[in-house]
Amino acid sequence: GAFRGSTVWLTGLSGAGKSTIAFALEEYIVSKGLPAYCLDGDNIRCGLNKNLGFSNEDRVENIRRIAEVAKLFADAGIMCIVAFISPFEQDRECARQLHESANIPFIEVFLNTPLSVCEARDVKGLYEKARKGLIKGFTGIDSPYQSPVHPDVIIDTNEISINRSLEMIIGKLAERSVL
Ligand code: GGZ
Repeated sequence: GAFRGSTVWLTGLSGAGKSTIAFALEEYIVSKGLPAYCLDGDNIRCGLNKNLGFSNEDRVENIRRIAEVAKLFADAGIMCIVAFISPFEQDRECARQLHESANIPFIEVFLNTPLSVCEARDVKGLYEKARKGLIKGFTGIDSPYQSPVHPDVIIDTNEISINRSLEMIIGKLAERSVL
């Protein structure tokens, strides 16, 4: 079908697979000759949001700015793929409202990978540090993660392959007429 700018908002714990899915989706869209761009910690927390940490207040501001930037990308006709923990339901709902009030499609994808699996992966060793108290306020350990109330797609990356996850997201994008 026709392509239009949109925001695909991935949410889930550290190690849930957000970046992996985000970059796989970006690669798929770009391979079709269509514009897509990922926002993640590397390009946002190191730049625009480098004055923000991981207090609740800073996470709220982190997500607020990301939502505004994503909306601009989507409004410019790009598929903006957002990969942050975004632990608070209210902030994700604000991001959705911001988009929907401007008539820009917003697709929330919940990577429902269990904490036990994320912790077993512990790619960067951060969960171990959090368990030892070396990192305070780590999401899932001593800082909350609020599961989405009405996500558009739910994926448990422990049970579902990356390719199948992509198919699920792409299917939803087609259903929403953005792809
Ligand atoms: C959670 C933290 C923390 C704390 C550093 N809590 O696996 P990662 O390393 O690459 O993903 C995590 C990333 C989370 O940043 P976000 O901007 O996505 O978080 S939020 O949406 O809540 O603002 C992790 C690392 O930063 N990290 N300290 N205390 N994750």
